[in-house]
Amino acid sequence: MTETKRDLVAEIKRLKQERSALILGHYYQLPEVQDIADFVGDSLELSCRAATTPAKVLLFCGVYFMAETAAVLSPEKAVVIPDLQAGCPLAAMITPEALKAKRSQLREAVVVTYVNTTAAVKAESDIVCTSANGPKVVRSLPPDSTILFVPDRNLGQWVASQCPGRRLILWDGYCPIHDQIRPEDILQAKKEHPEAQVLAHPECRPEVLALADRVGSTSGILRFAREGSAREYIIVTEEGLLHQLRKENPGKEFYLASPRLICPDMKRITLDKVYQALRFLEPRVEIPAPVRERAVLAVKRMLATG
Ligand code: CIZ
Repeated sequence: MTETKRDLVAEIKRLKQERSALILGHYYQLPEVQDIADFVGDSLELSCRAATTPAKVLLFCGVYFMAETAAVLSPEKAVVIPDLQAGCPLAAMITPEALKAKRSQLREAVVVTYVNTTAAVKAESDIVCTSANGPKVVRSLPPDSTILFVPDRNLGQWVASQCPGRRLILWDGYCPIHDQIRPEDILQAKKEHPEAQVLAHPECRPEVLALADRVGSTSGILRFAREGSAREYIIVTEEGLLHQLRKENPGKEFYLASPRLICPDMKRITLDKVYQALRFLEPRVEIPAPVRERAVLAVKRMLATG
């Protein structure tokens, strides 16, 4: 680390104390951002942990919908995001208006909404799910329900494959970073690392997941690597996760399945922006109370499934 960076990190730590702030870092963040975070995790883990701390300020290093989830669960805290432009193309593939219109066509459908959505979309949903608990959330619903699963069609297809007999109607959204990966990328990576196990995120296409040894969320992939007996792993999710994988498993090797697995929105958050955000406590993430009150119900219904 350069001297300038060391000074910046020291300043961030000082300001954090002064502001009584907690820094939350998503697994897809730059390594130096993950390293200054108080908690590193997936979006829901971070928001749930933050809600139970005495901190007055949550500095969310991730994309906008994640900071919104923190604001939904911690209305009494100030939520700050270092770059307002850190969006999520998947979250932008559904609006509350479009969801309402689809729902009115389907009448009886139960809306299951992936956590990668805006608070306004969550407010129009019956229940939220994550990539870790999607199958469990679907199984918690009455067996004869028609389920409208939004917005990730790949995750929806994978959840449906884990829940035989359930009827899921899928929204046509996708994460451009995961969805661009093709079976050829995995076959090439396997050729280069024949001993490695393939661990893939369910936002990947079904034909890619079919080539994986295990399919899981970010925290699932971390668990598979921690508990697995293999020494080498090909990782099919955003490259930021490799930082935690390597930290937790110094004796194991991790290879990114493709150099294209980089989310430019996640990488918008830099140490400089973290420092500025702490200094000015801006930009803030604020959710209108009527939206928050309905969004929190959908999140709490998910938490009630365990
Ligand atoms: O919700 C999250 O944190 C994301 C984007 C993925 C995951 O698998 O945890």
